[in-house]
Order: sequence, then structure tokens, then C-alpha cells
Amino acid sequence: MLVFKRLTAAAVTICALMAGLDAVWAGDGKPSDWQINFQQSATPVMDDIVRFHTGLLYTIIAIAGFVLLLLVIVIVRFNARSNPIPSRNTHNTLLEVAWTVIPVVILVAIAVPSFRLLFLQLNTPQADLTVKATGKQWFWTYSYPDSGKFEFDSLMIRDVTKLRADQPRLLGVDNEMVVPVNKTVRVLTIGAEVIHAFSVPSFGIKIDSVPGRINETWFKATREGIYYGQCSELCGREHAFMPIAVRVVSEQAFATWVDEAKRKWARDDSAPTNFAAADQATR
Ligand SMILES: [Cu+2]
Repeated sequence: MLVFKRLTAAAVTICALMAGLDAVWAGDGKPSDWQINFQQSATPVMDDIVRFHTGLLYTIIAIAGFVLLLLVIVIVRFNARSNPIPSRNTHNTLLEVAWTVIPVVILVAIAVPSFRLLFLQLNTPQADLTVKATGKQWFWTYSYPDSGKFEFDSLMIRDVTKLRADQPRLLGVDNEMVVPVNKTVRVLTIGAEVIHAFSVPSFGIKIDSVPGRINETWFKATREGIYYGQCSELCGREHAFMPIAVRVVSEQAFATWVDEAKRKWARDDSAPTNFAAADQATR
């Protein structure tokens, strides 16, 4: 029995440690050393994902704990030594109904919030802004169809000496995708030549970028900051080196950025696409 007490104590300590250190270890907008849970949420959808995940985790712990308890009772009370003459009972209607009905109830209780979350993710609300993200081998191109005729490429910074102090290696890019805070952003994504996937963990979004087909997702960032993601579909040699960086700024800063972007990256539809230059830069 002492063993069980010790095991329980150890389990409780580990759970408490994990809960306490979770906040410290959860990266904000990017992964952090020793991270053991999600990156910190920055959108209502991700808030719901975290809540659902936590609820599910407690449900699983309760079920696993209950099953373990039953096993321990069986081992201790019904072994050949402590129970030499076993009972010959084979059926118990009440028990059989209960172990069928209770799991069904638990599954339904899980399914309801799960479907609610799916609908929240898949129904794009009225958007304030649209960003088109095109996955290319191996970088992202962003355009803002609602905001003006400009388009720019976002390439990972390869030379670590060129990284800003706040830019993590392998995630920092030359041109971040910029969006205003507290605005619903519709993301349209497509692959230029193979399937990529647009994913930003803090926003709770992950959607395939498929050639010849536009996929849609949305997010509403509630905090300013830089949020990183990565292409999440194996797309070729440099798959690991096409990060996604989203800078969330105030509405005013966003307007300034759009004005600047319009000048800097004015799109000339007659010009050929920039594959050659980008290919050169990724070498
Ligand atoms: Cu990719």
C-alpha cells in the first residue's frame, strides 16, 4: 500500500508542477525551451481549443484513474490468496446497462463542445480584412486584396547575424505578414506548385494550401506581437525553412504599414513572377 501512496504522491506532484510551470514554459508566439503545452493563445478560437484540450485531459485522467482504481481493487481483493473461493456470478443487468450508458453519455458530452469548436473554426465571420497567403517552394507570398494592389515575398532569414534581437533562428523572416489587432482576418491560402499548409499555433489555425484550390480560414488576434508558424505539409527539400511570421499591430500602425507597402511592393501584373529571384535568395 505504501507503494501506491508514493505513486499517488509522485503523480500529484508531477501534475502540480506541470500546471505551475505550464505558463512559464508556454512560448508566446513561438516555441520555447522545455515547452510542454500549447503556445500561449492569441485568438478566441485558440482559447476554445485550449479549453477543450484541458477539459479532455481532465476527462481522460479521471477515466484512467477510475480504471486503475478498479484494477487495483481486483488485484488486492480478488487474488487467489485473499479470495480462495471465487463467486460464480456471471451477469448483472444494472452494471451492464451502466457500463454501456455512462461511456455513451461521456462521448456525447465530449462531442457537443467538439462540434461547436469545429463550427467556430470553419464558419468565417464577417471579415474586416483579407490576406492571401500563397505557399511556394520554399517561401510565402502575401497579398492583401482588400487593402491595395501590392504583393510581397516572405523569406526566412538564413544568416543568423542578420536576425533582429527578437527574431528566433529558423523562424525570423525578412517581411512579416502584418495585420491589425482585434480585427477579423480572413486568410485565403493556395499552393503555387505543391501542397503546403498555413499554420500559426497561437491563432489555432492550420489549413492546407493546395494548388488550384483556395482554402479559407480566419483569426482574430487579440494581442499585439509577433506570432510564428511553419509550413505544416511536407512540400520538398526546404520544407522546414519556410516559416510564417505574423506581426499583429495597432490599427493605426497597420494603416501606416499598408501605405508603405503599397509604395514598396506595388504589384505589376504584367511582370513575370519572382521565382528566379526567390530561388536565388533561398540558396
Ligand atoms: Cu511548404
